[in-house]
Amino acid sequence: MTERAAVKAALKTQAVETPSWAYGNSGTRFKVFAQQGVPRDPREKLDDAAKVHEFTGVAPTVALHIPWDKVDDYAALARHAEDRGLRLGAINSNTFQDDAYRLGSVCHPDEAVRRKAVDHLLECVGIMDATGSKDLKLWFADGTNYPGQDDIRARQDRLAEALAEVYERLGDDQRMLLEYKLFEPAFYATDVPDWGTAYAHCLKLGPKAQVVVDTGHHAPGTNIEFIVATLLREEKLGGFDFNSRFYADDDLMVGAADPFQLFRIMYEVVRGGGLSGDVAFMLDQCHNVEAKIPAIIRSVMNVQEATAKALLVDRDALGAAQREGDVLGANAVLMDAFSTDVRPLLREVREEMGVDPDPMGAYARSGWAEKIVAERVGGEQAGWGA
Ligand code: PSV
Ligand code: MN
Ligand code: MN
Repeated sequence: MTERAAVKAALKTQAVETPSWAYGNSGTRFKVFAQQGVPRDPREKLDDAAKVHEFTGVAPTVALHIPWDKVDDYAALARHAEDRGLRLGAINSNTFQDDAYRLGSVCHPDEAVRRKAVDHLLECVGIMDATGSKDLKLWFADGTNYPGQDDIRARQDRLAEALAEVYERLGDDQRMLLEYKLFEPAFYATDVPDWGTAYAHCLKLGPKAQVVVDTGHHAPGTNIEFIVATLLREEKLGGFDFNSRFYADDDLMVGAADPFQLFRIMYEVVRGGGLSGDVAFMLDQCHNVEAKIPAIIRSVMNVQEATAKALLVDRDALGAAQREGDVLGANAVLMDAFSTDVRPLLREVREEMGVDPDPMGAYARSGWAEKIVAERVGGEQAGWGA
């Protein structure tokens, strides 16, 4: 295979998972701007996700969020996905929207609240059994706002105990993906604030527990690709929640704020063998002011572009320059790949996959946006949190 053919082959096998909540209305704490045609239930979210897959060819799975996507029959929901060429992806738990969780969920000082939270996580594993989902994605809003508010060390013990119980419940082909976040909603101490804490818990739990890197969950200036390289090296990188940030947990389109950072991350993924392994490439985004489906299509394309550039890095030349201590030469090899216009290559990839070479244009021409505005009238539109 020529190098170009190998790059194309790798791009054809990449899969980007889209989040059900990105199809619903979302906003800030100031205002949610409702858009017309937004899905009214999980099935309609899948209908929209099917369009993203149809026009990109690389978005075959959809992450659910429980209870936002609660249905009576999860096997039927999985069939609804299959009928549209999709599969259900990670099940995201929600232990942050109940009054009981004011002081935390699995780290709460009250045993009864911890029990409620763990029961929810176990329920999520039951849903995975029904949907065939492989990954349980855990993000905890747990933390404290004031020094002394709770015993930060005891909270780690409670967290470990909860995770261990859920870990035991996992099937052989199921994983637990633990996501960290520096701050918010807790402002003094978050119970899983960084990759080190997540890694320590996952290491103790065993091979089915891995870390999720949400690209928007770090302090400004954090070298995320270093974290990625380290976790891959330790075989503990479970996946990504991709999005962009300018300031905090902005959840903007991945690759929009800093495409160079996304390239550097994807280079470490390629370098570490993460492209062909079990790393889940998920989006975790909210589209507050822009049209949702095209924003998700654009995001998938941004991941593809960064991946293509990462695959184009001349690793032999890079290695040689590094061994020779050629600082500028090594940097130039990396920058050459980043500066390559990969859009023609991706157009070819799409044509070979039987997908329109211009996903954004194809979606706009498809009439889907007009159709959903006309048809999805009445009922309650789904939103972040419903
Ligand atoms: C909250 O920060 C958050 O954005 C996390 O990143 C989760 O992955 C997501 O919500 C869904 O629960
Ligand atoms: Mn996330
Ligand atoms: Mn987040």
